[in-house]
Amino acid sequence: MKLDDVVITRAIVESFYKKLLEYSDVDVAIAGAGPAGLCAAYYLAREKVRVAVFERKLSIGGGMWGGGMMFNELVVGEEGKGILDEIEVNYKIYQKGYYTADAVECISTLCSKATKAGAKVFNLISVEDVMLVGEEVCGLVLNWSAVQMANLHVDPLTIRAKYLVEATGHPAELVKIIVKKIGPRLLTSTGDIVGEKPMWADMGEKEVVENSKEAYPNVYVAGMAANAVFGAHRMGPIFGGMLLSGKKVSNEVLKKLKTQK
Ligand code: 48F
Repeated sequence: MKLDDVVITRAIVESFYKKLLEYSDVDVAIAGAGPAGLCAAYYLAREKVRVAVFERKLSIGGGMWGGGMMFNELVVGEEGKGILDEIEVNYKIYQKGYYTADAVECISTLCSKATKAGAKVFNLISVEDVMLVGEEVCGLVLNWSAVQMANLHVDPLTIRAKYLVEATGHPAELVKIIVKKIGPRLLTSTGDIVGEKPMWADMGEKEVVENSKEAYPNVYVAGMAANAVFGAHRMGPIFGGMLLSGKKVSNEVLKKLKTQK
């Protein structure tokens, strides 16, 4: 069959805009498609929750591709191994309590699971603000990352969500915006972002799961953003905590969604 270039163009444009419109009003919007954001997206989408993930970069996966210092293997502990089993990622035992997995297999499988379960990932889009009605955060303000990079004066667009998940990693960009624009009214010990503490894998892995919770009404934090916001240690190239954090946040949000029905 003869191919028509313009039909190809129409197919892309129409299907993309249909997708964006369908996901302009969702149950959960996630900022950042690193391991924590994607894991949260998978466990939410699996329960038929409408979830959209917005990722600044062309590639999704955040810091997982590079393992530790570009050695693309990652380590998970005993609890994290349970998630690798659930998402069907291969791993090897290194010694008791330490398992290694291929970083590329892990993040590509997580992405595949999340998208096949129904989560929609929009890459090349940056979260630049939150949408507010009264004091209630109820959506994300988005722009093309290319617009930000070129420093163009172009106004953004918005999407509505019942709940937001901040999964932007170490910088906790979404919560930073909330503090800057609404004030230090977070559900943390100080009301402000407490700040990330130095590397301590044993503590950081436990803390990141504890800290994966609501940080401002309707806004949940996952992954390294959770430890930055609530003030806990980083853990470097051990990734079980990121996966467990995404799953924990998905459970918290699912509970909230159920109480709304
Ligand atoms: O950084 P990232 O992988 O965060 P994470 O899921 O995992 C942290 C680990 O990678 C590692 C670690 C593990 O022990 O310490 O650092 O918590 O993924 C965050 C994603 O969010 C995107 C960013 O490009 C990355 O892919 N991101 C950051 N800010 C924005 C954003 C933004 N404003 N809008 C959209 N995406």
